[in-house]
Amino acid sequence: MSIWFTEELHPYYRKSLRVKRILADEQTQFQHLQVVETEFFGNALILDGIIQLTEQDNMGYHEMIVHVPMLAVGAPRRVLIVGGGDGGSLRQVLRYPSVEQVVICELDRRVVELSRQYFPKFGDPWSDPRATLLVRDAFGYLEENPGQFDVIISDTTDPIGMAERLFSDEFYRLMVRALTPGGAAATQCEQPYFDTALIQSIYQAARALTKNPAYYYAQIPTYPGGGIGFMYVSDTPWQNGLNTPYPPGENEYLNPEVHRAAFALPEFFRRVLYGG
Ligand code: SPD
Repeated sequence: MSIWFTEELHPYYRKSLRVKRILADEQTQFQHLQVVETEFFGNALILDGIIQLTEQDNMGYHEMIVHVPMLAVGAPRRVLIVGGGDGGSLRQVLRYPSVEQVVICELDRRVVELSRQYFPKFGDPWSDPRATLLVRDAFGYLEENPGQFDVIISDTTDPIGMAERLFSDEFYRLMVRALTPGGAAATQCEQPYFDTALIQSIYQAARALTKNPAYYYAQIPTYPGGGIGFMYVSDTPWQNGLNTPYPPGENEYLNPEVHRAAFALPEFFRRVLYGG
């Protein structure tokens, strides 16, 4: 008998992965956390019924959310990750020799603990002395730390329940305020087909706060619609990153052609965001 995990995004849209076995299933203080071993995608982390990552296709998400702002800034020293308790973004950030400190603001300690256990392929980035885990809400932390970070990565769940605030104008205001001059942020920014109005309002907020915001996209087959987008938020143009050498270690997703192409938007969506 085969078991399928089905994520229902809307009453009219679902997607399913075939599951070999359930590795963890618990209600944490904040959410329903599951780790399952799937037939093709390896281990998958699921929060409140929504796939966060799989071993097989997480590289597109983590390389794109991390390297696009890091490369644009050039030699970032201080980095903040909002959410990101699975360690996938942290692993990419730590590839940069210029990085002196990475602060990770993750609300749910169990995400960190279970990810360390079930995603050994991330290589335990938590043991790097440059990483500081703060188990707390990012809002207050951003408020207390203006002008502190060269790069901020907002690696969050979807804008539902407790994560909804992380997609608000107020969050973007605090995030930009926490950047150093010329610093850059990238945020998990959902799916052009399903979340058009939300992304439009986030782009407008980013536009009011910075000179060169832009939306870009990566293919992730286990996310709804087969992919996800990111909002690049900075006064520094993202194109600056095209001339920066990659950090040591191997990319699996990002190359110069993908970097450029990620910012090309389908016409219906380009019009919604940029007009004309
Ligand atoms: N719709 C799924 C969006 C998941 C975004 N969070 C991914 C976390 C990976 N570090």
